[in-house]
Amino acid sequence: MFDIKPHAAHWGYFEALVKGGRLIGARGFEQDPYPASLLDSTADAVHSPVRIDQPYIRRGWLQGRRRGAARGGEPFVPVSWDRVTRILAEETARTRAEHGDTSIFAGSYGWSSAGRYHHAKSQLQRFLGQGGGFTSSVHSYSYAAAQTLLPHVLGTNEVLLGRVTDWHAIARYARVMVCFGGLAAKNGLVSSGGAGRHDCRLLMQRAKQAGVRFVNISPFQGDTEAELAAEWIPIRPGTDTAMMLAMAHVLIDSHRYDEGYLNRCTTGFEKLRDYVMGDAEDATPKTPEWAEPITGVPAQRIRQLVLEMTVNPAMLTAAWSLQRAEHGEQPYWMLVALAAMLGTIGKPGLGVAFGYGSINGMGTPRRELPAIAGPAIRNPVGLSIPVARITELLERPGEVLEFNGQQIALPDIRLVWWAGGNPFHHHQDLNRLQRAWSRPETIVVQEPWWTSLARHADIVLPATTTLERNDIASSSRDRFVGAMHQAIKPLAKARNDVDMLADIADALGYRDRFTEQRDERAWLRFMYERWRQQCAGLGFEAPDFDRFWKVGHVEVPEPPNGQEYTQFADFAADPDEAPLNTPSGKIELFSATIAGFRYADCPGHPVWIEPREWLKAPLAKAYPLHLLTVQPATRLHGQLDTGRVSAADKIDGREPILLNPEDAKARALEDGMVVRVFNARGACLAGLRLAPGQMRGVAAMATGAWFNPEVPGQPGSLCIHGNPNVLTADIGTSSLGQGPSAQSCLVQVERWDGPLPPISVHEPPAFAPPLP
Ligand SMILES: Nc1nc2c(c(=O)[nH]1)N[C@H]1C(S)=C(S)[C@@H](COP(=O)(O)OP(=O)(O)OC[C@H]3O[C@@H](n4cnc5c(=O)[nH]c(N)nc54)[C@H](O)[C@@H]3O)O[C@H]1N2
Ligand SMILES: Nc1nc2c(c(=O)[nH]1)N[C@H]1C(S)=C(S)[C@@H](COP(=O)(O)OP(=O)(O)OC[C@H]3O[C@@H](n4cnc5c(=O)[nH]c(N)nc54)[C@H](O)[C@@H]3O)O[C@H]1N2
Ligand SMILES: [Mo]
Repeated sequence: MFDIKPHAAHWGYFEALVKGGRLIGARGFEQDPYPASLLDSTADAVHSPVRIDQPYIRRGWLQGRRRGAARGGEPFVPVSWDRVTRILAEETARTRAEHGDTSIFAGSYGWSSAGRYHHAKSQLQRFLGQGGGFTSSVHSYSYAAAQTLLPHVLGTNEVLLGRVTDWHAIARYARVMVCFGGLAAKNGLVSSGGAGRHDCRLLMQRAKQAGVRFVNISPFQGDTEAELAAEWIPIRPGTDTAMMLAMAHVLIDSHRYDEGYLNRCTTGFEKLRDYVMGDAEDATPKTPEWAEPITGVPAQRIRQLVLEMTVNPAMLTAAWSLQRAEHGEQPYWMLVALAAMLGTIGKPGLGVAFGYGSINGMGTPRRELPAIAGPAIRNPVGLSIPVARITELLERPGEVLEFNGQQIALPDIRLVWWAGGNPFHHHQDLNRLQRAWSRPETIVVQEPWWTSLARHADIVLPATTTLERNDIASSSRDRFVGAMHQAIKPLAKARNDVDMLADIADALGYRDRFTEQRDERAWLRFMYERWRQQCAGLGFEAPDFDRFWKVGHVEVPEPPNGQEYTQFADFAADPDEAPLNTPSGKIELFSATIAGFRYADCPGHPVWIEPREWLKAPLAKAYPLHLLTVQPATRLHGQLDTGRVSAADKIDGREPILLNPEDAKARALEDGMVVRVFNARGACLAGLRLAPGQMRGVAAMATGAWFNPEVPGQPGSLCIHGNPNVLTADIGTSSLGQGPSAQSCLVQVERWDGPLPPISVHEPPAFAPPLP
């Protein structure tokens, strides 16, 4: 009938069903209680009509139109692998010789695929690192602001990335879990590096059954599943810090905070207290009555909730989305401060941690073991930008960027090379990016699909998908390791990223250094056996490689019953014996280091600073809706957008926009209509979906519908498909974190009576015959 091969993706482990050389389906892993619906799109994506069949070069690039070219609108000329390999070797060598190694940008941010050996970005960076180096990027779009802030405050990022206090501990000890931004179950569909079991939903249900009450503080009621029966407190987007400050005010005013804990475990409380109580420069007490008109949350509700938290043991959490906003550092710092005032950080099952509802595996009980690592990357150049400042990098060569106390001199980028990520998906203000994108001389992209990024490249290299090669899936957040067996032959002329790079390295004289003289199978065996040895040292005996490969996975057993994990427990038990990795060894509610940077947009303790775009901003007169651009339930970012699950959710082929029925009525809009969403930065079409659970004044669109400008190559053109990043603001969260601020975005919505142009981005782009 059909062949069955074990395989894995970020959206889960599965069995690939193969017939006649084609992938015909994907069946969820037998141990997975909630296999992701996204599996249904896997085969559509692999055999999609927008697979790139062979190498291509933009015609204008071949004709010498390079710096200043309007990319995205010109046809592509087919070229052979031999020719493109030679051109890339020459182009890399020439760029290095004429402009230096820093003129090559290969931060190449993105999720790539789950396999750790064929991880496209890692292989690209290894290749360019060995060739002399490149300008890179640091941190993640997911949580860049927090990644910069939290080491100053808690001395670690573990509270953000995991291993965090686990659900067993929460179920046993917490009685209320207060969730800013909810615990959106859709986000648990994925985990970077693959999810063996999707168990986040199950673990939340168990906590509920054990008696934990959930509170969802969010503009969207649907941010917790109905089965959790959470209380919903609607809040204006971007204002959580104000609510938290008011909660702190109540604690101080009623003397209900844990003074002993603050003395023992924190530093700088007095400064924060003065600010909260109105004794600081701004002379404004941050009372619940002060917070009510900002947040839209009744003062009485704020008061009751925080007083409940002094009686019922509380776990506090916030979604990662809160810090992908202007001043996104502030709600995170203030939530840590609140937990410290309650004296709970490090107490069994209590305290604070981030992202329990942001990805599968946060809080899943597991043993402390490493994930399988791919080949090591070395970059001799050592220059990195904060990841979300890509447009500025291209716009402002020679200028200086403030970042976490450093001044980064921006290099002059001549060559951009991307593999396994998609800035035309992930970056904000795509029209601005598109203008800046004209500045490099050459843009190289390795991709399996004609994504919007591939369409805006000069040199396009067709990559295989994971189904066309062997690999190993592994995630630091998962108990499983997965064998990814090759299921089908490479389609058309697609090649593995590592093989195309090895050939270019060969032309440049360093193939053996790049491959380390191992082939695919030798690498997988090497990576696996190295991991097996590390595990043995930590008391876990994994099977040998051959056995693992045959069985298809390894499961690391759960910790024995009763062994729940609480983060910061050692510290809370004895802060002198087990100090934090901060300058004071304690939780820094005031940071002298941050204060020393003298950033007006991120002073030495948590504060409320109005963002430029929120519902009470002057700009809201013109653009009265706050647009949240959330993670898609039907895709992984831009991946799988061509699949049936994503297609079934669209309205007339356009990405849905969720609006409160009253907001729709006020604009004479009806469910299912196509609308135009716009602001001064751009505009897109979307399909209207009425959502009573969406707070008034707040709209939501998922990211990931492929950017489809009506006129390709023309910045500012209407996106006819519904990519919300034509609307979002490209500003750093602050001079400290310089993270992305996608959630700070005001828009207006109106009906669209114009024609409905067909979606062209799901078809291949225009081609031109080879040049004479
Ligand atoms: N407005 C707004 N924007 C956002 C966000 C938001 O909340 N709002 N969220 C941000 C966040 S948190 C993130 S993480 C980013 C995600 O941004 P990205 O990670 O850049 O998005 P993906 O679509 O997953 O891009 C991965 C690309 O790798 C390609 N790929 C997959 N496998 C392979 C392979 O084997 N080889 C090669 N060469 N390529 C491969 C895929 O086809 C895909 O195009 O988006 C960010 N953007
Ligand atoms: N299915 C699926 N799951 C995914 C992904 C995917 O592409 N598809 N992407 C993964 C990635 S890369 C990441 S980083 C995580 C991101 O995980 P999150 O950042 O947690 O995800 P979001 O969906 O952006 O936001 C969660 C909720 O926060 C609420 N929210 C937004 N702004 C505010 C605010 O100002 N205040 C409050 N209180 N609430 C707010 C929104 O209503 C939204 O539904 O998701 C991961 N999970
Ligand atoms: Mo992310």
